[in-house]
Amino acid sequence: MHAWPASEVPALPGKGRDLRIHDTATGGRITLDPGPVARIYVCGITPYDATHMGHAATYNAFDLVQRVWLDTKRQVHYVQNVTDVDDPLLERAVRDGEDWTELAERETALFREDMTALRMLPPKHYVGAVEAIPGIVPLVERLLDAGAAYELDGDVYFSVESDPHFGGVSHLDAEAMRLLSAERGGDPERPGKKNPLDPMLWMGAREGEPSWDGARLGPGRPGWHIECVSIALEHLGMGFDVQGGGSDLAFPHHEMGASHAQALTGAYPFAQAYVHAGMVALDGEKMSKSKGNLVFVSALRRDGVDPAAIRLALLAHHYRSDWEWTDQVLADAVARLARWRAAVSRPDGPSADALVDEVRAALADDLDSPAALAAVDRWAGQQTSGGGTDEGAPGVVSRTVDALLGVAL
Ligand code: 5CA
Ligand code: ZN
Repeated sequence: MHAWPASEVPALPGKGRDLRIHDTATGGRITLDPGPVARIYVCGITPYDATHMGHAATYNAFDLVQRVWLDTKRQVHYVQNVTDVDDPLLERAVRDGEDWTELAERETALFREDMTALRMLPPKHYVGAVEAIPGIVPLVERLLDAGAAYELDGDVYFSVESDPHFGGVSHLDAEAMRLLSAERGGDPERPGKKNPLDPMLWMGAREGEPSWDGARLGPGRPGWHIECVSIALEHLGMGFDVQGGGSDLAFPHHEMGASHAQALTGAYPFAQAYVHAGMVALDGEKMSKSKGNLVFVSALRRDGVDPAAIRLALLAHHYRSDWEWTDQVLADAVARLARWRAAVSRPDGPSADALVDEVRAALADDLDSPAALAAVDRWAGQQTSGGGTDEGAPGVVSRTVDALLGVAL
């Protein structure tokens, strides 16, 4: 499917720094060493409701990863999926008496608009689960042939024991895995499975639900993890640089995805780094479509909030922290945007030479966007107190904020 238009990324003087980032699998920071073309896969939305601030915060984190890489003069090969067929989407369509494809198309279109307004760089390949099915079926067949999958009453399961590295992404104990599996789309209680954690690769057709030709597998639809693995392997290949998503995807989604790919290819690792963004909450609870405690990007835009202010609100929090969306968070961002815009609206100002490097250093250090904002705040403060006559400095600041933070002043 098509993605959304890219906003231009201005080139900055000099060259950016290499990204050090927290990797869930090793539990520490690693310096990524991508080739001239950095490869990143970020898990996309399940389009049954509009983009909320939690989604926006997660995509903001991975947009920063791309911007840091672009600043090191690399190209970025970015892939994102859309889980346009899955239980929660089908359930919502039934609840609302709506055709599930129409629901998915409408919410995906709205997501594109939100991402465009927020100046998130688009993926090069934006792929829906439905369009990925012809690539998924042969992968499931290969896993069956390799003895890494088995059939159970018309469904096909992946055997977690087939990957010696299973557990190496999230490092959870068995009980924690079992609980999270039950909470996040798994079925650990189903009788007949070899291991309660084994996830579904192919779900045999269910009465009243959509299904596709699965060749040897029979009619059905794909499991969740194999969807992302198929898309990532097709467009990026094994060993790509970053697998990204919110922290709720570390287990089971990214753990299972890594094992599927490792069992399929015999190679290791699936991704060089597994990067997870913290959860955004509202009224003390994780914002989630299933709970309905949501603040939508599109609703704020409709209320006339400048998307640049929304973006500054996201950037004010470190991507790995869990944080709470409040009216004050937005009010602070609106005020900061006004201060910055006033500061760059003059033709001259304090030197911006140090600022470019401060923002670069902050982002290269595990995407420390609050430190990057603080550096721009300091420059804007000097500007307000009349400290400088460097011609063109405001332009350099604007371009830095645009290129590295995705905020148009
Ligand atoms: N389609 C799958 C991934 S393949 C999925 O998780 N879709 S989603 O719509 O539920 O979430 C999309 C992305 O937003 C995921 O990376 C998820 O981790 C992230 N996300 C969801 N809720 C929040 C939240 N409250 N805070 C931060 N990130 C969130
Ligand atoms: Zn995914």
